[in-house]
Formats: sequence, structure tokens, C-alpha cells
Amino acid sequence: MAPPKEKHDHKTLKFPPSFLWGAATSAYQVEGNNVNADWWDWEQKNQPPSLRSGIACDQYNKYEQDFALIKQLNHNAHRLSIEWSRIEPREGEFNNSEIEHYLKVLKSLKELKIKVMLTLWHFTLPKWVSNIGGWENRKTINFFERFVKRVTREIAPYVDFWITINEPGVYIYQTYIRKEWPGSKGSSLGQIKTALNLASAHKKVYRYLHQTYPDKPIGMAQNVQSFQTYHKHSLVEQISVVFADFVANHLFYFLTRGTHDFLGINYYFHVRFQNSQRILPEIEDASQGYRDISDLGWEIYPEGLFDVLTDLSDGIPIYITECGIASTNDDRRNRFLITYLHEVYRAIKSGVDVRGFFYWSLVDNFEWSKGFQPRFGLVEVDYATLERRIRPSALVYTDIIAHNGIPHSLLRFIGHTVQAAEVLEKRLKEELRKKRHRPNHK
Ligand code: GCO
Repeated sequence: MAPPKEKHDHKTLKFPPSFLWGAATSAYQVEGNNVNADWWDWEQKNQPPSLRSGIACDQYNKYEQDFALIKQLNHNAHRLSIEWSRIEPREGEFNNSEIEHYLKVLKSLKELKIKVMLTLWHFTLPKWVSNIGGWENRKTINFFERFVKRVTREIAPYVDFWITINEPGVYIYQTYIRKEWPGSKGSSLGQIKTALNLASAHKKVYRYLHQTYPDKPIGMAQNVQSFQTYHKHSLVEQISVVFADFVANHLFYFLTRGTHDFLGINYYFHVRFQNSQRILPEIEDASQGYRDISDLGWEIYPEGLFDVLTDLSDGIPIYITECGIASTNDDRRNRFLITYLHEVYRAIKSGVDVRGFFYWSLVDNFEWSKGFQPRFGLVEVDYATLERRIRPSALVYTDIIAHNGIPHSLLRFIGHTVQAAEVLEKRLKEELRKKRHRPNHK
């Protein structure tokens, strides 16, 4: 099917021609039954049944249906990942039927003329890799490289962009600092080794792919956060911003400099440092601060996207490889899409070379240790029946794609400050109501 004709509207905020518009997923979060992954065992031991991935969205079997939705929604690109633990369930034993499966998956996207951005590692490890210490063990670098060489040999014709690894910083934070993810050994040395080994793995795989498939750009997806002080004048808060910005946003790029054909940016977080009774400032709890927040308590802060884009822009193309909101209120997703994309537009106008946007996520899915409660999807999944329902926000996104920009008719939604004020007012009223009903303990 030919791509839809671009609609003309003089008041549209136009994006560059051939901009990539799509959504992102990862294998473990949507496929279901990834029984050979470290996450699978960890869930059975540590999570209540409601927080286990189980059959997830059953995309392993329903990929054609989901890709038909992508087409119906006019996306011209899609980001997805392959599951290492399916392809190499035991050391050195590659499962050809699983490679066949992914070939079918990728071919079906190509048949629909969708550009494919493929992530080679998105958080989960085969159990046998995790048993030798996962990314803490240097051997994992070579195992990963061998897996990449084996699988890309077959799938490369159906891939347009490679993402080597997804969010090393989040992986380390969740595994070692929060200890909410599998594989945590809790040691600081382990954290450092993991970071360095992930950087080496990226570089090795970059060099191999670059040499073997010179026409397919390679990057990684990095979780980039916008940091701010709570009090403008506080020096301690300002130092925290500089330090956090370096560690979270720049350190990994620094460790892997020279091995990125593009920057892949996942943007979700706006963080405010606030002086506390302790020596180090705390991170403001956005819900307690009466900020506008998502269902996960993450602050809605579109301007932060502009800030990180302009901050990181250094002459190589940028793809926003993830950006999305967990919300059961789809009006909020509409506003999210328009306001965040408006910031992307502003960044492009100011000279940042942004070439694509992948909303997280195409369908509701398994949000790791948070289970299925958070709803990120453009498409709703009814987990009882696995039925898919297109949300109205998905159509707003389709409208934007059809215009290759934000049409005037949608711009009126940009009054997000009004929205934030409304949310705030509602919460304050709720607080007051609760206070009135609370017994007085004094
Ligand atoms: C991550 C991932 C995704 C998440 C998404 C929403 O950042 O953890 O890349 O797997 O589901 O970011 O939290």
C-alpha cells in the first residue's frame, strides 16, 4: 500500500521530509512466554502472579495483527527487539526455528513498507548468561557479539537501523541501586563492571555492524533526563544538577564516543533536586509537589524534551527512540503527544537534527516490575481476551503523521499549563476534602 499523501495545511508545524513516525516495543514486554530469560525465573520467585509477564500481549503469535494496526495508523517506522534467550537458549546452541520466527516478523514489517529499527539487547538475558554473572562478567561481551554475528547474518536484509543496547543507565539503576530487577548482586564494583562491559559490548558490536552493513546506521537508546534545581539560588542543588546530568546523560556517550551514527534518546524524566535535612539534596517527589504527573508518578514536563535535545545535539542525527506516558486517561495522552511533539518541533527549528519519533508504546504491555497496570499504549490491550482497541490518541498521532507535523486544529491543545493548573486544583480540593474528614489527633 502506498504511503498516505501528505495533507497540506499552511498552519501546520511541519517536520522535516522523510521524518520517521512510529512506536516502540521490546520483545520481553509484548511477546509472552519468554521462559528462557533471566526475568522469567526471577518473576516466578519474586513477584506475585499479577506482576508476572506470563503471556504478556501474546505478540509472539499476534504480530501480524499488531503490524496491521501500525499500517492502519499510518506509522512509517517501528522499533522492536529480538529476544536473545529465545535464539540462544543454551550456550552456543542457536535455535533455528526462533531465527525463522524473527525473519517472518521482520519480513512482514518490510512487506508493509515500514522502516525497521531493531534493538539487539533490551534488558533481558538468557538464563545461562545471567548464571555466569550477566554483564558483570567480561565473557558476556563476547557471547553477545557472537549472538549478534549469528543472528544479523540472516536478519540484516530486513533491518534499517540497529540499536545495540537499550538504556544501560536504567538497567544499572534498577538492578544495583533500586534492586528491583533480576541479577542484582548489590556491589558497587559490579555496577562499574557492568557499565564498562556494556560500553565495550556496544563498541564491539558497533564496529562489527558498521563494517559488515555500512549502509545501516547504528546507535543505542539512552535514557536521557532533564534536571533542574528546586530553588534557583541553591548552590548545592545546582552542583547536583551538573553532576547528575553528566552521569545520567553524558557519561555513557563519553565511554562510547565515536561509535554512534545517531543518538537514540528515550525521554521520560524531569528531575528536580531539592535541599533536604541531609547533606545531599533529595529528588522532589513530583506527586507531593503537586506537579502534573503520569499514572507512574513521573512529572509531565514537555519543555524538558527541548532541553535535552538542544543539550545533546552535536552534529549527528537524533532519533527519539522512546517517549510516552502511562495513563488510563486518553485525553492526557492526546495532550502529551501534541505538547511533546511541539517541543521536538521547536528543537528542530532551533537547529537540532531530529529525524524520527517513536512513541512508547504501540500497545499496552508488561512494564517490568510494575506489571501490567501502567498503560502506555496507543492501542489498549484487554488482558482478559488479548483484544486490541485503538485509543483515540492513536488517531491524533495518525493525524500528525498524515500532516507530517502538528496541524493547526491540534495546536489549541497546547494549553498544557491550563491542564496542569486544572490537575493541581483538583488535587488540592481532594487534599482539603480528606483533611476535613481526618480525625484530629492533637
Ligand atoms: C525502559 C524501557 C522500556 C520501558 C519504558 C517505560 O526505559 O525501561 O526502554 O522498556 O517500558 O521506558 O518505562
